[in-house]
Amino acid sequence: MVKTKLMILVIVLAVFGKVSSSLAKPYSIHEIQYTTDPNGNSSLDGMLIGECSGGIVTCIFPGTRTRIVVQDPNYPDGWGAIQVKDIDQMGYLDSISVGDYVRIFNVTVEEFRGTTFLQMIAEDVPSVIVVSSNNPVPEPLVVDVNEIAAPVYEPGIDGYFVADHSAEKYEAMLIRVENVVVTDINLGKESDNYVLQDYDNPSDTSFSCWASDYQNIERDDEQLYHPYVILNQRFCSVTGILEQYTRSSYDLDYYQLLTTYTGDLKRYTPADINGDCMVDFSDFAVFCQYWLWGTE
Ligand SMILES: [Ca+2]
Ligand SMILES: [Ca+2]
Ligand SMILES: [Ca+2]
Repeated sequence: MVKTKLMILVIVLAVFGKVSSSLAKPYSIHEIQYTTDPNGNSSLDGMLIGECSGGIVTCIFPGTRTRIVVQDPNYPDGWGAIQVKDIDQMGYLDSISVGDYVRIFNVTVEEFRGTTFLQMIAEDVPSVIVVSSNNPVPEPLVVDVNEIAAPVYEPGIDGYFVADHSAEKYEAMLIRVENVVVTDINLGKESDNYVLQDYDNPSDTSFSCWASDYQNIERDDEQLYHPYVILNQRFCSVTGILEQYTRSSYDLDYYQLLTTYTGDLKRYTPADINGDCMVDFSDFAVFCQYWLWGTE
């Protein structure tokens, strides 16, 4: 009798467990990324997520372990994007395209070298389901360079560390900085980081950030940088995905803006006469003024 009752209890618990997990509310990317931890780590680190409500694929990082970057358009101001990685190289992400709206199932939250990942571990039977395609990619969020500030060099230990992790809310999001100039190169773990300094604050290093072209599909594989990236090059804007890289064994902790194609690097052009980063009739008007009267 006791055995039968126990059996029934086990069945009831099993069924109830199933029902409650299938009814569980999906986690938003915001719920996974948002944290008050001063180190920026997700409070869900290590947790298996049954369903993430997902967002729009903004970028695909090819490589031995394909990664996609997913941004939830409901959270444009922060904590709105995350990287998803096919860590067991099962081809889960092979048919995913930029602009797909995706939902994500059975993935594990993992803090890996500073970046929050949704890891697709084969034994958990993970999946990414495309809800709709050809959605517009969210507009890049324009921030001041000091909001994603470059790390500070500590000569005592020959390392680079961010002063704080206030940039964490922008991790994996599409970010744009404007009116910057390349002031240093050959920095970071792979010596592929460069400094973008605010053009209007040339001597204040807190008004600078680090960028890298290692995920730029239009960079020559033999080169560390996109050909536009040279010392003293001034850009109207630089757009990319923000990624953190932390490795205590290398004495490094920094955020880097990852450009993904040539269009992310907008240079000033001579045709932009009034220097507002657009070539339009207002430039033509300036031109005509000089042409007619030869002076301002
Ligand atoms: Ca992080
Ligand atoms: Ca994070
Ligand atoms: Ca212009």
